[in-house]
Amino acid sequence: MKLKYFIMSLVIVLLVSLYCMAECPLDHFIIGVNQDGKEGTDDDRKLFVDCSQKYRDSGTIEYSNWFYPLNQSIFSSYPYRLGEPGFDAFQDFNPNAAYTYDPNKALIGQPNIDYRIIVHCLSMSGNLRAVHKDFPQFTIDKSGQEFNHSDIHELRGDSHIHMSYQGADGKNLYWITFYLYDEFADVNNPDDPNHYQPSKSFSVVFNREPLPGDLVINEQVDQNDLAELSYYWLKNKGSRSNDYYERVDTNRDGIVNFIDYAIFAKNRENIHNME
Ligand SMILES: [Ca+2]
Ligand SMILES: [Ca+2]
Ligand SMILES: [Ca+2]
Repeated sequence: MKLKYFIMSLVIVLLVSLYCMAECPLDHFIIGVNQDGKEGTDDDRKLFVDCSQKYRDSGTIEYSNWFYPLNQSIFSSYPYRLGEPGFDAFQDFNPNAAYTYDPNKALIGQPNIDYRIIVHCLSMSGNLRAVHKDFPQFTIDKSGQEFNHSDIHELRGDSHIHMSYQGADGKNLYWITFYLYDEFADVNNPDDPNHYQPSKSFSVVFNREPLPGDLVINEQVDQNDLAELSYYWLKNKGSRSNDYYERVDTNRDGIVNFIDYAIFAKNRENIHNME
């Protein structure tokens, strides 16, 4: 009898462990702070998103494309759709959730009480919208709109949210660019030690890749893109986790240097010649 209970207990523990280890199959941006994972560097209080899962489900095999193809749906408005990437956050309490467990990058304290992370839409293409279909529902369809990730996190006791991206067709380039900020941070005191600094912007693109060199995505290669290239100049840790410095490392060799500048300059010239 004892053996029977022992085996049953073992099975239950095993099933619970497997459940805890199960990761969401959909892609997510993972919200965090202290991107380099080390204390005492410039990014210790700076927000970021980990992009390791960005474009994972972009084709028949993982990471087939550097964009998400939108799929045709049964809906007549915005008939092309995709239910990822969502948002999640690094955490320091569940080592089994491997994608999100990183105590060095987790935000400290209670969401909406100690910090309030706002996801702000900096720019987006027309004919696209980003919809949170679960409660509390909201739609982002214009630049300048935003949502309070910490509010949903607090409400559900879970930082894991899904988004639906909906476009008018499956051919044209669609994009949405976000950045994160902590609404509790004092804008007049960027070094406020108790709150977080805004993230750099990050984008997700659909249907096709933007032109190399179109870094601040707007289908133009211009001064704003040059400023973006300058910001990351000579940085040498480009990887999937930062989407190769948001595509500034154009040839994805890990380094932002003259090769990337040459590609940028060529496309800038081509666009000027077409004008
Ligand atoms: Ca750091
Ligand atoms: Ca641009
Ligand atoms: Ca490069």
